[in-house]
Order: sequence, then structure tokens, then C-alpha cells
Amino acid sequence: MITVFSTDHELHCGLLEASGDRYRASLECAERAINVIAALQDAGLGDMRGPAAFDIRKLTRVHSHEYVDFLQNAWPEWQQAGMTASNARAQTFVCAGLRAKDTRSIQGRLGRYAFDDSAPIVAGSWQAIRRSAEIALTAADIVKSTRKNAFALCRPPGHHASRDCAGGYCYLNNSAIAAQAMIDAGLDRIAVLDVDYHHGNGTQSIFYERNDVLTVSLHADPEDEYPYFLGYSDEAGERKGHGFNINYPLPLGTVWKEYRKALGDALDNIRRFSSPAIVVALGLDTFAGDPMTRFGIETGDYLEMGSDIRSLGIPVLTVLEGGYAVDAIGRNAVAFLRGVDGP
Ligand code: SP5
Ligand code: ZN
Repeated sequence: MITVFSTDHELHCGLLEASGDRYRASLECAERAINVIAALQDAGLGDMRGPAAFDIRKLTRVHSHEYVDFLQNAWPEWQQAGMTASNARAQTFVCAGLRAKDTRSIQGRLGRYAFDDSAPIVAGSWQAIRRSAEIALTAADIVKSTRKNAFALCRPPGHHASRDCAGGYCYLNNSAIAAQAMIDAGLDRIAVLDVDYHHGNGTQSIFYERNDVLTVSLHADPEDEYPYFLGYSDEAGERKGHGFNINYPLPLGTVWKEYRKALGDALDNIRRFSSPAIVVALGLDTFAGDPMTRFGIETGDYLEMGSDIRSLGIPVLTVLEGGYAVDAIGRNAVAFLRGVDGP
């Protein structure tokens, strides 16, 4: 398995998030990707390469121009406005009758282009964000041209990012950008299977009216968990996309035996779709030891998860999303990728 990776993710660092009565270091930290790389090397899965450079137009296939411009310029604008905080983040969002308008003020723009307060921008964010998408694009090229599996070791993650909003640690939707690139490279259809603990709201919304991209997500019930306002089982897609979005909300405390049943149903639906390849949005935050979440998937279960997906018999592009048990994320990724690659 080829892994695509760049150390540029380390520029997206010093992130802070609200925790109790104060701000603390974000669980979405550089050590996550550093641990995954170390575990891949230890496991002999060290076939690595860096990302190629891609035109910004690859990003605007799924995001608006205005949003990509915002991401690129937010940090300099924040500084020019005289702000001294290390994390640029909004306090006002577009809700309840407000107008989704771009503004002169960077404070306004931060709110226009985000749906929550957990995707802050620091000095090095843009380079890391762009590189993360380029990692997914490079891995998509590899899968498309070789018909073999590849792993996009993306950081920051992407599946919460919609066409024009950041949130949930996500900025550019790496999985969606990769899926769209594979369509643009000639695949007639592609399935995106999201196994992150949290619903992939960004990916769902980007492809909601499309019948050439099947989006399937298994996740904690949004009645109980972030992102709360999308990911229910009655969201089937709209217009010609009707029937091409499938959600599996699962109860808190779900363990592998139950998860595997839902995954089996999801894979049956993906088989019927008959796509020539699949993108897997791999969140390792379903892990029993994850500090943020409440499922009970164990390290050995990820091997079976990977091999269940392998049984589709089509090339797998795995894109890293969440996973916050820093000490375990590497071995969990290795287990999953071994399952995908098979004996
Ligand atoms: C990609 C992904 O997995 N995003 C998850 C976003 C979850 N956002 C909820 C954040 C709440 C975190 N609060 C942590 C407090 C730490 N004690
Ligand atoms: Zn997650």
C-alpha cells in the first residue's frame, strides 16, 4: 500500500478548543499524524511519497471560490485587523434569519465560512490545509491509474467541511475532493463510505443532489452526538440524488459485533451501486479508547473492518479523518490498512 504524506501538517499547530471553562490544546493535534507515520514505518508499511502540486481549480470542484479565497487569506486578514490571538475563530455565525453574506470584517468572514467554533485558523493553517487536499488528490491519482489501494494520510481532516463552511476540525473536504477528482479523471461513479464516529455532514451535503457519488455514513446518532443537525436515517438525497445517500446512525456504546452488521448492510448497498473504486473516510475515533467519543471498537476489529471493505473487490482509497487516541491511532490505522490490503 502506498501512503501519501507531507510533514507540512505540522504548520497547523497550536490549535485551541473550548473545554470546560477555558481553552485548551485541541485534540486535533500534530502528534496524531506523527504517530500514524511512525506506526506505518514500524509495521513495514513504509512505502511513502509526497503529494504533487495541484491547481486551485481541483479544490473549487467541490468548494466555492469565495470560501477557498477566505481560507487562503484569513490569517493575513486577521493580522491586518490588528488581532493578536494565535487562533483566528468566529464568535458570530449565520443562523436564525441572518444573511450568509461575505463582509469587510475578518470577524464576519470567519463566521460566514464556518458552522462552529472548532476550526480555528493559525499562521500555518493554509499551507497545511492545501497540502492535505493535495495528499488526497495524489492518492486518488494513484488509485485511478494503478487500480491499487492507497492511503492519504491527511491532516487536517475534511469530512465536516461543506461547499463553503469549515467546522469540526475540517476546512477542505479531502475525501470529497478526491472522489470528484476520480469522476473528473473518467470514473463514471464512485462510492464514499464514511466510518468516522461523527457523521460526514460535509460530504453528504456536497453530493446530496448527485447520483454519480453514493455517500454512505456510519456514525453515532446525531440525536446524541456532534454534528447534531445532520446524519439522520431519513436523509436519502434530493432530486436525482434521491436514494444515493444512506445514513446509519448507531447508538452510543456500539461495539464491533453491532457495528459490523450495519457495515454489512452498507457494503451490500455499495455493491449494488457497482462503482469501479471506493473512497473510505477513515475516522479512528470509533476506538474504545478515544477520549472524545463513545463507541467500543477495538484495535483487532479494524483489521476485520478493512477486510470487510476489501471484500467489495474494488480499489480502496483510504483518507484519514478523525481519531484522537494519540497513542493508539497508529496501530489502529495499521490494522485497518492490513485488512484492506489482505494477506
Ligand atoms: C474529524 C472529526 O472527527 N471531527 C470531530 C469534531 C468534533 N467536534 C466536537 C468537539 C467537542 C470537543 N470537546 C473536546 C473537549 C476536550 N476535553
Ligand atoms: Zn470524528
